Amino acid sequence: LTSRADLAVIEAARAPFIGTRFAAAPLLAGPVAGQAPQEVINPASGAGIGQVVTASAADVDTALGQASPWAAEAATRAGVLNRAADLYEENFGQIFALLALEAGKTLADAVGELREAVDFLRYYASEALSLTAPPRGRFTCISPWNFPLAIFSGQIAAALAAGNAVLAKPAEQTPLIAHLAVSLLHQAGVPAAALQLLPGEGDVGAALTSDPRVDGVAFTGSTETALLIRKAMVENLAPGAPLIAETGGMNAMVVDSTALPEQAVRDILASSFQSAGQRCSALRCLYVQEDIAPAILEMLEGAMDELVIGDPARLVTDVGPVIDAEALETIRAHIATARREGRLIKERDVPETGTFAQPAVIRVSGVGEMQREIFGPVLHVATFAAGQIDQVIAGINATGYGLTFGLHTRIDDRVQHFVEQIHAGNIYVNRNQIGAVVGSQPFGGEGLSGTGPKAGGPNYLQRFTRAAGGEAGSPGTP
Ligand code: TXE
Repeated sequence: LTSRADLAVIEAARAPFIGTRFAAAPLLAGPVAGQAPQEVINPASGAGIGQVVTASAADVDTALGQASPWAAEAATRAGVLNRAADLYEENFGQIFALLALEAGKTLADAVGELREAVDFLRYYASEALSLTAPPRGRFTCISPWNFPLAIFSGQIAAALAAGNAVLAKPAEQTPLIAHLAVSLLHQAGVPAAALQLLPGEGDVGAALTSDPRVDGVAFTGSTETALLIRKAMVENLAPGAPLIAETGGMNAMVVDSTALPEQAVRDILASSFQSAGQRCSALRCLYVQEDIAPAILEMLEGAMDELVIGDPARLVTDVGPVIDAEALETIRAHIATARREGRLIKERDVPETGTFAQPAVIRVSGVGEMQREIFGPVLHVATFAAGQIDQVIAGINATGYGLTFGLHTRIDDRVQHFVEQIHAGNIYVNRNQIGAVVGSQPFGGEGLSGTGPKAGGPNYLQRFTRAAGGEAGSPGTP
């Protein structure tokens, strides 16, 4: 937000969509069978905000039968994707409303998400102009709820830019925003047979990744699901069908005693608690040098007391809800275990209605002690002594994940050392460790965090074509 006028414009544009009922259903190039409608829930209030008709097995079959690659020339496809980007921007009021109501996004997060979605559309449109290889054919795109517009649109835009027919399966928690996005893409001129929407749960995703008519899969979500998809693809799809997967992380940050404490604490707060910690890039485990640990923790706990937790539609809110009751249960159980074991350093109170997880800090010996990615506003803290830097690096690399890594230091050689040694797709020095910039700072992980290439970067579109090298590593090692 840059001025009070902007805010007034945003509020006026969102207002007509607050309190209205939304609807989503499969968007197919043939007749829709569908299943009984289900209520879509606002995680901040627990109230229903609309209904979704999910795709049936017959719908998956229809979609695969009707799917037809986008025969238009690259320049035409690029023009349509740019037009879709314009439509996304024009419909910002409805998009911001839905991101708050369906996904619990604060306005700041929603603004960033729309920006990223638009950047993906425009970037892949321009990259498509230099593609020479033909499309793969039918591409299944499966997306998560944590970036229901940006990740969803990015996958689709990449597959469409390369000329594929897309079968889009959004996360079960966020069908409404997906329905709006696909409607805008159709309105911009993407043919119905080149882009079909199949809302539903994991079974719809499973059907769309185990049918031999599918030629490739783009997936973002949990590492466990990525492994299931890889297995289904190996067993059922033609050899060489690519899996482009972006999965979870066990992201660490190191703060040494030369760091600027105020800056480090500000960046720790943003990295751990923004989006209620529901970013794959979010900071999970902080390593702080022992001589400054008490000062950093005291400042961090004080700052946590000031976080505004609540309705994401309010401008002052820092931390909104987590996505659903199941996510909340997992996070609460994790905090309860830490409390029982005497490792809970700090926890905040949260509103009782809605699925709000308490921002918390838990003491650990290192990231290896965490059994799994906790996808919420929970920071784990370990300390290290001056001579233990290489032990810290070994511990972080031993998780097998490699998504983001943050470093706060004023020692040049140390930056160099970490950059050379840490296995992570994205490394952030003296800043927060969330966020990426389509085109100039592409995002993606190593090892258990994803297959590469990085989304929003060079060579990404190649994997959606039959270019030589487009099959490298397929179906990938998420
Ligand atoms: O993910 P799933 P969930 C992590 C995070 C989170 C955990 C579980 O740790 O707590 O995953 O979240 C579809 N075949 N991340 O349950 O199940 C599913 O319908 C094909 C990190 O939401 O992986 C949805 O559309 N598809 C992450 C998508 O996969 C299947 C973001 C993701 O859901 C399927 C989200 C199957 N067998 C979760 N089963 C990140 N990297 O940002 C489910 N799906």
